[in-house]
Amino acid sequence: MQILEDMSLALQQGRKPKVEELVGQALDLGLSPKQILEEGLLDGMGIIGEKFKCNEVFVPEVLVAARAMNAGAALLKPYLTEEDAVNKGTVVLGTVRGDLHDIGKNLVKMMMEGRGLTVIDLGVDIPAERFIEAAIEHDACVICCSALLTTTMDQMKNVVDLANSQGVRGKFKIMVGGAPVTETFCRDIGADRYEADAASAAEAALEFCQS
Ligand code: B1M
Repeated sequence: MQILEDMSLALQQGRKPKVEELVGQALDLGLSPKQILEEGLLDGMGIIGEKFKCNEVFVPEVLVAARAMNAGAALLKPYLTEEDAVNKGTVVLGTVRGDLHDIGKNLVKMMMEGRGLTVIDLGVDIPAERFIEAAIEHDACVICCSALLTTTMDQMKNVVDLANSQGVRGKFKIMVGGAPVTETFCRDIGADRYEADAASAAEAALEFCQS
């Protein structure tokens, strides 16, 4: 669809106001938030990712695209949130230590809030200690760790190990995700659940909080 193609292109060009304008127009046209997210915003981010990999674009271009992505996604947030949602449980979420990628994490947050969960978003570059402290402080049922780098995904094991060594492993579930993370990795480090995308992560967290 032309408007979604234009949105993808504007995102790749890092044109934040244009992306915001097109998201607004797409909503006015009655397109679903899911379609706008997947076929407009995530499509553009995917193309930028491929170009980044091939050295066709560099960090500054990716950063402005990321800013446009986050701005567009923020406009979709109210439409992805259940009306009058009651708190169905608390999740502590963050990107692990050494890792600054937050677009996927922000989508996970949005989807979780959309399912009525309260999300304590710790941000990026979060050490294992902080995840555990926050989970205890907020009486969370789930800790959710995101990592985008093969060099940082091992930090997730530190979260699991620390919970074990502090004797608090039974107090909450630990979920992991992000592009390099797999089901096998999740099992190997002793985490409770791997999910590949934000919507499935929200579904799984809700299940944990309600069980
Ligand atoms: Co970075 N980067 N980056 N980067 N970056 C990748 C990840 C990379 C694959 C690009 C590449 O070379 N092909 C590569 C990693 C290679 C590797 O480790 N094997 C890479 C690299 C190398 C780097 C730097 C080292 C580059 C450098 O400086 N030389 C550097 C590292 C900085 C650091 O973190 N310390 C770096 C920097 C950056 C920017 C700052 C420029 C920017 C981040 C901006 C930001 O996030 N605010 C950036 C970006 C944008 C990317 C790419 C292009 C896009 C990532 C993204 O946002 N995708 C990425 C290439 C790519 O992925 N194709 C790349 C969209 C997002 C929606 O997907 O985050 O996967 P994702 O989230 C998904 C799922 O994974 C899942 O839900 C989301 C969708 O539903 N999910 C979860 C995510 N977290 C979850 C948690 C869960 C469950 C599901 O918990 C249960």
